Amino acid sequence: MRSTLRNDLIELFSQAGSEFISGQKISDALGCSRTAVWKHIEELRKEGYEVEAVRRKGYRLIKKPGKLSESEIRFGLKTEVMGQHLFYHDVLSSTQKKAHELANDNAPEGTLVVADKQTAGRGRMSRVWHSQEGTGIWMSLILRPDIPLQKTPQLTLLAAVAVVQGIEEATGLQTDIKWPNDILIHGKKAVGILTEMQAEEDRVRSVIIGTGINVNQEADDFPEELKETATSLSQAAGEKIDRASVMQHILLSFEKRYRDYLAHGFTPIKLLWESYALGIGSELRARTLNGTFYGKALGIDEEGVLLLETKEGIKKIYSADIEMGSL
Ligand code: BTX
Repeated sequence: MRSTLRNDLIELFSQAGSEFISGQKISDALGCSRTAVWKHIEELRKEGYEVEAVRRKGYRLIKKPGKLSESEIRFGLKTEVMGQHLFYHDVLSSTQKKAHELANDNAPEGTLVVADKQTAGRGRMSRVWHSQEGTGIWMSLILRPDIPLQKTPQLTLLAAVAVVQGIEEATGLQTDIKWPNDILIHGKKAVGILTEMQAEEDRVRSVIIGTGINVNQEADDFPEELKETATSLSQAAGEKIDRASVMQHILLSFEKRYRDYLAHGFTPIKLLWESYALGIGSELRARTLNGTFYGKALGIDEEGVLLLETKEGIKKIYSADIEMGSL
């Protein structure tokens, strides 16, 4: 983690909005000399922050950098827990891998690992997640819920709700959820969520929620095999999107939903999830490790399991790839 003084400085600017803050006030708040304040501001400028300095008025923040950085993620993050322990890396093989290591080292709930680029981003069942540099949000969040093992899939659904809400709050874009972990825009995949856990006997030690969001990719940025199926938020919005802002809104939404969940159980999340889900009430094909099943999706049960009405009766689908439309 980087200098906490610099993070406090960013927090001060964040609270001041467009107002100036005097050098004296900053040095009092941070408990350092005015020369040290000036040095920290120079550091922020190197990271791409535009800070205006006016005699007798002090400093004010004009613009945050477009590039992702730890400071940029912290600036304006309104959560109490989620993302407050932040590990930012320009490059990682996979944020999931790093998060597992941190979880083993007792990282607290809310610890977030973010990378600007992943060289071995992963999806479910050892699939590859394409994680190009400078374009997406590749992040893993560590949770330590006191819930039985079989309830952890509910957290994937909770995360999907938080992502849909966070994206809408940050950008105004409406997205759909495809059970259990895809978020689509006009039928194309913009987000994938991978939930993994560490367990001891029947106790959850940690749950790690990995979220990959295509934010600023152009159509040509995707490899050939994804061109027909993948999209990004900026393609849908028709403009570049601030990745840090999307991340902050998602983390805040996640924190609220997660608190609801721990206090009131899965029902409030289930209702929200169903309101964003595609394909409920329609025919679909579920490819599972135990075979492929066709039927009408009735919804999800209290455990977050998909209920499929097949010719042989109602089938519970725990994990599958879902195909909809012309079957
Ligand atoms: P999934 O198994 O549901 O989806 C993986 C499939 O999605 C791939 O086989 C490919 O067809 C397609 N795909 C790969 N990359 C992309 C992309 N960028 N956009 C759209 N479609 C794609 C979904 O798994 C879970 C993905 C989680 C990714 C996050 S990123 C942060 C964290 N770290 C990490 O290594 N994984 C997670």
